[in-house]
This record gives sequence, C-alpha cells and structure tokens, in this order.
Amino acid sequence: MHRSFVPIALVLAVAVGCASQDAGNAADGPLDATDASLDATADARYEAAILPEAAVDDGLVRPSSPECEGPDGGPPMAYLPDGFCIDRTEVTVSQYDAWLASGPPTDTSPACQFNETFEPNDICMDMAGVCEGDCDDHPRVCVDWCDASAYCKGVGKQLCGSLRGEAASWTDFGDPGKDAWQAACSSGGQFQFTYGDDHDSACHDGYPTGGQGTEEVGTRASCQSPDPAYAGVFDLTGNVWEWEDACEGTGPHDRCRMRGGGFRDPHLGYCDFDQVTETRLIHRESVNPDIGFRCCLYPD
Ligand SMILES: [Ca+2]
Ligand SMILES: [Ca+2]
Repeated sequence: MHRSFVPIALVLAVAVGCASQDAGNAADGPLDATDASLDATADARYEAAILPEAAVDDGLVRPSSPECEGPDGGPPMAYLPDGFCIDRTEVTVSQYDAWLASGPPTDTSPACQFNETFEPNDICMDMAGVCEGDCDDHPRVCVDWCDASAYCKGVGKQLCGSLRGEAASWTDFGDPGKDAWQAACSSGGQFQFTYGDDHDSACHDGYPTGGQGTEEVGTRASCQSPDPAYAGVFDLTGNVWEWEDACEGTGPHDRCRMRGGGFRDPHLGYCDFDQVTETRLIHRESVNPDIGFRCCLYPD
C-alpha cells in the first residue's frame, strides 16, 4: 500500500474572496492489439490507451460506447463493466460554453436555489492557474457544484453519484461497489490508482503542470486504467478535481465531494483519497481554478 501521502496545508484551499464562495505510457502496459478477445469496443479503448495523440485529437470526436448513446453534448463516454457510462474526460471549456450559449433554464433544484448563474465565477477566472488564450479543450473550472449538476442534466447525463444513478452516500466514496466515480478510478476495485497499484509520479506531483495550471483534457495516456474494460477514461487522477454527486446535505454551505486531485496537488491521486479530511473543505457553492467535473449516464 502506498500511504505515504503528506497532508497538504489548507493553503491549497484558495479563497476566492467572496463570503459565499471558496473559492507512462500505456504502450508499456499489458494491452495487446493482436488479442482477438478484444471486441470492437475494447479495440477503441485500446487505441485510445496506446496513442496519446489520439487521446487528445481523437478522443473528443470518438463516438461514445454504444451503450452510452443518447446524451446531447459533452465528452464521449465509456461504458464500464459496473453497468454505467462515464465521460472519457473532464467537461471542457468549449463543451460547457456551448451549453451556456443554448440558454439553459434557471436552476430550480431545491439544493441550488442560491445559484443565480451558470457562468463561471469572474473572480475565480482571474486567478492564477486558470487557462488563458486557447482553452477550448481545457477542463471547465470555476463552476460550483450546482453548475456542474445542471450541465450534466442539461446534456442528458448526471453528475456521477452511486452505481445506481442516485446521489452517492457521503461516506461511500471509497467503495467501488457503491460509488460510480470510485468504480471508474479503481477499475472496479482492482487498483489504488487509476493506472494500477505502483505509484507513478508522472500522474501526481502536481499533475499535469506542477501547479501551474490545467492541460488539455486527455493529453496524457499514462494515467488511465491498464484494464481494457476500464481504459480510455482520462484524467481521473489530476488535471482538475471533479465534483461528485455526494454531499452532506442540501444547503449551499453543505460540503460536497470532489475527486481525484488537481494540478495544485502533489502526491495525491489515491482513488479513495478523502479530500475533506486531509486537505480542504469544499461547499456546494464553492468555485476554484482547480475544480471541474465530468458526468455519468446510467442506461436502463
Ligand atoms: Ca453558479
Ligand atoms: Ca481530474
């Protein structure tokens, strides 16, 4: 077990300054293109697994797994053996902005009545680490939990929660038999890290940019599962933390979980890392330059 993590001070919990807002290479892996046992879906995952360029250029245009067809936007999805679909990457700036441009209706969910806008927070967007310039394929950051949840619903998906498509229990975040994000990250409970059990510093140590900022989603192929059935899902470790449908209560100040670590965080990346206990407290209304999200889908 690699439990050498040294808790990072709460300095990582960047306050936005507003009272209501807190702010490998898989080619070395076991996959074999000549393995006749790989079906067409697995072949597609294999291709994404061994070709980093494809992960970037092809990954965003690759069709979703057949089981995951139907959503109207966002990243292509992978169907996992646990019976649900998950976005292959974090939701990008261009994907989120396309939804915003469609004029989504006001958020009326009980937990999100505080949420007056889906626009990324202006103060947050001016903070260090937020992409400037050509950012279309970077993860969308500076959005609160309610923005993330509304986006997922808006494109016909859900913010990742339990394996059954409900909100995940606050305490089940480390259980791959109950928590969808954890099932994806741990390859159904096989591994401590997305990529296996042996620590790979390339997937930590401020992944991907040593604390400087985000990177285009899916850029690095090393930080994905070596199991073909779970491969092709990128950046579960690092790039940005990801909002999860796992909250302590229904109020704006109630805590919600974020998963996987972000570019500011060295040494993180255990799939079952408990950010609430060990690093920082994040509330439903919080925004931050290193928090984004991805969505799930639960086929009938
Ligand atoms: Ca908002
Ligand atoms: Ca991530």
